[in-house]
Amino acid sequence: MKTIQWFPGHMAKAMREMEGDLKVVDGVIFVLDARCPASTFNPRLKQLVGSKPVLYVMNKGDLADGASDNLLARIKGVAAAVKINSLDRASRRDILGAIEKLIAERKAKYAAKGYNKTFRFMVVGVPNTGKSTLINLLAGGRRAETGDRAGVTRGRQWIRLGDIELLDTPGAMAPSLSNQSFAVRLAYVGCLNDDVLDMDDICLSLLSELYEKYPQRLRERYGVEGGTPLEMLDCVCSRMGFVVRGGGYDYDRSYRAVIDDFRKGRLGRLTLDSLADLDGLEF
Ligand SMILES: Nc1nc2c(ncn2[C@@H]2O[C@H](COP(=O)(O)OP(=O)(O)OP(=O)(O)O)[C@@H](O)[C@H]2O)c(=O)[nH]1
Ligand SMILES: [Mg+2]
Repeated sequence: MKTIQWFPGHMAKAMREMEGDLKVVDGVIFVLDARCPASTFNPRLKQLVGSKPVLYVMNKGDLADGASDNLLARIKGVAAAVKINSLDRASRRDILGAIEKLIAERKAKYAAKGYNKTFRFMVVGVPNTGKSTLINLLAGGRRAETGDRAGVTRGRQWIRLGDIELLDTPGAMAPSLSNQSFAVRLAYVGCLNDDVLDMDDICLSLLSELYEKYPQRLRERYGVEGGTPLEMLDCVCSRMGFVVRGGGYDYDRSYRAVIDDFRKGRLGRLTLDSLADLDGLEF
């Protein structure tokens, strides 16, 4: 497969702006995808954050299975972390509780001096992890623009709720995707711009990764019983009725369908990263 790379100019600019904004925030909310928290962790962003307190939010928990709890437990061993579903109002309490815990000590200190401090948090993460959706969940309503593709938020935006202020930021990629196993997972879950990717390659790689980890899902939805990824795609076309006039299989349609099924959760809840993937990452 061609090496996956994506670091457009607007991202370099956004990261420079974030560096400046970091000086005025009290902490950082680092949004990860619960299905692949190692792949969606951006070491470059963490470096930028320096010593500010960080809360890791494993978002899209509704799309991840139980294996993601082991990843959460591992991250919790070294940092504050919580798993949520930003589309579910029930998660609001969990995230607010985690934020309160992060600032409790400092809040008490300020309160003792009779000072009612506003705590500012910058919400960061790679594109499409749900930063803006999380802010809307917290703020109650559609305050920040969201969308099911990478790169929706372009400018910075402050949103206030009570004594907390949140800064929405554009998704920020690492300049170099040195780990290509992580890079393909970023592509599967839609954190990279589909237009810069060979989606046929991405789909074949997804099929082979899913067959390795969740063969039953592919069997159930597409009748896949093994074989090469291309043979699996034949099953997809045959089962879903993707044929072109004249009789051949409509592969273009099948690539998009598989990726769409995966992203929309139609292949069930799943977790792509393993505990070993977290090794060596400094949360
Ligand atoms: N299933 C599910 N979908 C979610 C969740 N949070 C966000 N989404 C969806 O994920 C997509 C991306 O959400 P955004 O909030 O725009 O993501 P973002 O991180 O702000 O993206 P950029 O601004 O592009 O960096 C949208 O289609 C959301 O509806 C979640 O917890 N579960
Ligand atoms: Mg956004």
